[in-house]
Amino acid sequence: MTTEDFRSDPYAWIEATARQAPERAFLATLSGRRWSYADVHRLSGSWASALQRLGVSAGDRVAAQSDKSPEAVLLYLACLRMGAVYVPINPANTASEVSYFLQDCAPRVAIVRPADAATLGPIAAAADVSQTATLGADGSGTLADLANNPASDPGVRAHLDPGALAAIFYTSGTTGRAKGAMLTRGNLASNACALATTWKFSVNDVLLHALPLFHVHGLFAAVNTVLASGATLLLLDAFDASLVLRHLPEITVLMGVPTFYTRLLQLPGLDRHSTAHVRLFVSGSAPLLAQVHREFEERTGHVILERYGMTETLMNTSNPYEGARLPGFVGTPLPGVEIRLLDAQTGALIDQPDQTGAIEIRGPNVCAGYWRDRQKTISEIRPDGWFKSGDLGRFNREGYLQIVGRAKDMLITGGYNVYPKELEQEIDSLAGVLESAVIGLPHRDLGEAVTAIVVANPDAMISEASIIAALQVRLARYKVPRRVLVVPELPRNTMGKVQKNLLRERHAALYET
Ligand code: MLC
Ligand code: AMP
Repeated sequence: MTTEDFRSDPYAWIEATARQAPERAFLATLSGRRWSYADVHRLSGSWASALQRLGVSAGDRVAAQSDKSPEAVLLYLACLRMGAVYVPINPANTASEVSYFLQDCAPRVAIVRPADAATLGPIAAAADVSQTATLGADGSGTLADLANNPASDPGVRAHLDPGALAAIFYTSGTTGRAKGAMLTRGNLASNACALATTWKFSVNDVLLHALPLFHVHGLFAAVNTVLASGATLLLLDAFDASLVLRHLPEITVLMGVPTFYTRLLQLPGLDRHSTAHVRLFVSGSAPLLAQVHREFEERTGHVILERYGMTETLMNTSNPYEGARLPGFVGTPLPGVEIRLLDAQTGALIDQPDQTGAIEIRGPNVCAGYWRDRQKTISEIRPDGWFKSGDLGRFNREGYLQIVGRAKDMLITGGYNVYPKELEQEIDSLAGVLESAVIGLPHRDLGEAVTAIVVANPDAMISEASIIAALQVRLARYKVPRRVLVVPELPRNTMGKVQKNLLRERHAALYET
C-alpha cells in the first residue's frame, strides 16, 4: 500500500489498518458497542455482498434515508468498498423531497427506515427503483438480515479509477431544484489526506462525532479523516451540548458547526479543566462569529480552528494547526487546493490583498459536476477546472481568506443551507399568496433564521400559522420559516427586483429577545 493508494482509493485506508493494527478501535458508541478496524473490514464486506444480492454493481447508486447509526457508516463503507455510488438523504426530508431525489439519481436500491417503508416503498416503485431495503436506528432491518446471511461473500472489493464516482450529495441551488454534486473516489481520498496532514491526525486521535452523516462535513471531513489516519470515532446519535461536554475527557478532536460552540458556551461546565484532553476544536459550514471564537478561547484556552468547505469541493481552506488562527478568517488553501478571486463585475483576477472578489476553487477536491445536468456543470465549472463557489471573499496580507458574503441567494441555519428560491416557489403556490421573499435574519442559536415575508392576494385571508402548517408537510423542518410576516408589499428597485437587503435591515431585530 503506497501513499498514492491513500490519495486515490478511500477504501485502501481500512484495508491498511485492518492488516497492520486489526484490533485498533474504529468506532465506539455511548452504549458500549465497539468495532475494530478488522471488524469493520469484515462487516463492510458482508454489507457489500448484501448490496450485490440486491442487484447493485460498481457505479450503481444506493440511496439511503436512514437515522444516524454505526450501521449507516457501514453502509457507506460497503459502497466505497464495492464501488457503488452512495446517495445519502437527510431523514428530515419529506416524502415529496425523497421522491424527487429517487427520480433524479435512479438508484438500484433505496434504503429506508423500517417505519417509512410503507410510505416510501410505493414512492420508490413509482420512481422505478427496483429494490427497497430497510435500515433502522438500531441497525436492524432487511439490509442487515441479508448481510448476516451465511451466504454472503465478505471478499467483495472493487479497485476503481480515482475518477470513478463515490457519492452524489444533493445541494439545492439558486434555481430552486436540488442538484446532485458528483464526488469521486479521488475527491474523497485526496481531501481526507490533506486534512489528516494539516490537522496532524494520528492513530491516537479519538474524534467525537455529533454531526449528521448525510453532509460532507460529518461524513467526509470527519469520518474519512479518521479512517485515513487509523484513528477512532466516538459516535453520538446527534448533537447534545451536555452530552458532548460530558465526553470531552475521552476524546481529542471535535468537529462542529458554529451552533455547537454557541450551545457549549451556554454550559457553566465548559472550562479549561473539562476541555483539557482535547487537542483540536474545528468549526465550519457556516460563519463562526468572532465573538464566539474569543469567548471560547477565554473560557477554555482553546483557539477554535475555522475552515471553509462546500458540498461540491469538500474542504478548501483551513486556519493553521500551528500558527495564528484568526477569528473571522477561514485560513489558507489546503495542500493541493488553489483559490483565486475574480472581480465580481469585470471578471478580472484580483491579486491584491484586502480586495473583495468571487471565490473560485481548483484542485483534486473539486467535484466532477452535477448529476445528469450538463448545463449546470458547464456553468459552474470552467473548462480549466475552476469551480465558481458563489461565495465572496478577500485575502489579508498574510494570505488568509475571509468570507465576506455570498453572491448566491442562500442562507445557512444551524449549518444547513437553505435556498430562498425553493421556499419562495412553495409559498407562492399556496392559495391566497401573491408573492413572497425568503431571507435569513440574525439568530443567536442558529446563526440565521429562515424568515418569509409574504404578500397576500387582494381579499385573500392568509396567516403566519396557515403558511407554516402548509409548508410543514412539504419541506424538511429546518427549511420551514421560523416566522412568516404578512406585509402589504415588497420593496423593489427600479428594475423591479425585490430588495432583500432592505428587508434584512428592516427586520434585523426580529429574533432578538
Ligand atoms: C434542527 N431544527 C432546525 C435546525 N436543526 N431548524 C433550523 N435550522 C436548523 N439547523 C429544527 C428541529 O427540527 C426542531 O424543530 C427545532 O429546530 C429545534 O431543534 P433543536 O433540538 O434545537 O435542534 P437540534 O436538533 O439540536 O439541531 C441543531 C443542530 C443541527 C445545529 C445540532 O441543525 C445540526 O446538526 N446541524 C449541522 C448541519 C451540518 O452538518 N451541516 C454541514 C453541511 S456541509 P421542531 O419543529 O421539532 O421544534 C457544508 C460544507 C462545509 O456546509 O463546509 O462543511
Ligand atoms: P454546502 O453547500 O452545504 O456545502 O455549504 C457550503 C457553503 O457554506 C459555502 O459555500 C459557504 O457559503 C458556507 N461555509 C462553509 N464553511 C464556512 C465558513 N467557515 N465560514 C463561512 N461560510 C462557510
